[in-house]
Amino acid sequence: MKKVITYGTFDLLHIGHINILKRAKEYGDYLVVGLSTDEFNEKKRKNAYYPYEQRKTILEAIRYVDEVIPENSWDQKVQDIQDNDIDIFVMGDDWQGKFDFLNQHCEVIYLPRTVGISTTKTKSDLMG
Ligand code: C2G
Repeated sequence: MKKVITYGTFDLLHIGHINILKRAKEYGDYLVVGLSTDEFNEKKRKNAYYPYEQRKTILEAIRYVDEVIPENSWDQKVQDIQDNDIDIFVMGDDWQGKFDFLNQHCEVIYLPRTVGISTTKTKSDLMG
């Protein structure tokens, strides 16, 4: 079984999130998502609208997602890859190059982001 992992906040779920999850899953048979906890979002200076438990439940309802684990820090990826027998790490290309060090542990793939949509844009559009 080929296992894939990706990470993110996945707040106010939108088509960009679905696209990356769908494409990540296409690289294997099992997709693990490292979901940023509310505490880690503070470190990322991201203020998620929905709390972790709701974002987790939402992700678990997506057909491409097989498992959701908490992302508590920047430094857990190697351990996650080892603990979960991950073969492929996938991220949007806004992170291009940032996780190349994981190449020693698994394949690293950056996929093009879905243009024109982001949670930040959604929030500002709604604010008028
Ligand atoms: N994404 C995308 N297209 C968009 C918006 C987001 O492909 N229009 C992708 C991002 O590239 C990322 C994933 O969706 O791979 C999740 O995006 P965020 O929830 O914004 O995650 P981020 O804050 O980038 O957290 O340790 C890694 C971090 O947790 C990543």
